Amino acid sequence: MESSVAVTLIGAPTDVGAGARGASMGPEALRVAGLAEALRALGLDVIDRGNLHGPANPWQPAHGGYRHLPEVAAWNRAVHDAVRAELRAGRVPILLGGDHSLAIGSIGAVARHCREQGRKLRVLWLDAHADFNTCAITPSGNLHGMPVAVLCGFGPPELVELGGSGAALRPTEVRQIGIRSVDAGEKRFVHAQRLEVYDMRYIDEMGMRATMEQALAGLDEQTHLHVSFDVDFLDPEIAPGVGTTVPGGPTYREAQLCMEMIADTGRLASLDIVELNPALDERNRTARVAVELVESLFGKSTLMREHQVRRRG
Ligand code: 6HN
Ligand code: MN
Ligand code: MN
Ligand code: MN
Repeated sequence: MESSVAVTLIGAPTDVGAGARGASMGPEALRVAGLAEALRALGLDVIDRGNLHGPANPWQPAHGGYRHLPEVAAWNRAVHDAVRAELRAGRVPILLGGDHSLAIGSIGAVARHCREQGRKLRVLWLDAHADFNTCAITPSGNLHGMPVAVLCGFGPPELVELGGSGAALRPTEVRQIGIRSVDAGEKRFVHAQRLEVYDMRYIDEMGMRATMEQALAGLDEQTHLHVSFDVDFLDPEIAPGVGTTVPGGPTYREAQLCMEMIADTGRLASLDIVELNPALDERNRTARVAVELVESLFGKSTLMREHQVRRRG
């Protein structure tokens, strides 16, 4: 008997890192869309720990290039500690955001855990945006546009050193998929740091299957796979409920294939679901799409594998 996969839902209801209000309602919208029930139906052991607590959104302009830095740091400390506790208990943490700045705490905890366990780490960043800004190049000061840079060591010490000394991630541990909106200075920095980016042009030309084969290449038994799923990764036609829509994203079928191919690796060990904004959604349909995709990410498929016609070698 294989023991069932154990997952823990952790809500972080805040939008302190975002440029629009409303992502703070994301955790509840995912619950209302049936996330826990859907994962239980797949045979997973699911615990919902409810929501973390943190400061309110003060809605202030940027200071020193950052909006709400103390509040973002406080929320991320809470996320870091909660994610770390679940990893130590041998469970798969699922962070329900909240805006994407929360990936600093979540991936910070994951990276620290991997170092301690001597495991390799691969982060798949599913997003319309590269989230690789710094205070010097950000057009907005919004910290949800900076988490990848912070995790790679470029940012304020209270965020960079959140999970211990030094940078949490090396750029070579990250694969970005679905990217189609990168700011001018951010673009130069992505190149300078040699981030591996599978942008929409690449997906258009190569297709989602070849893209995912590349992004998942080199995983082994020792690899912890973390997926950071920014819901604005999806085309706004299927996912209007996000603060920063960018046209030309993956279709429903492309996104499903992306998730299914990740599930097939059997290496998924932690997940963020972020940037869902119920205030901008239509009758919670974006939340329902997100739940359907997460079901695939945890192995839901139309037929049993042995009943699928195998067309590929
Ligand atoms: N997200 N690049 C823009 C900025 O303000 O830095 C948008 C960032 C969006 C971030 O969606 O997680
Ligand atoms: Mn993002
Ligand atoms: Mn985004
Ligand atoms: Mn950006």
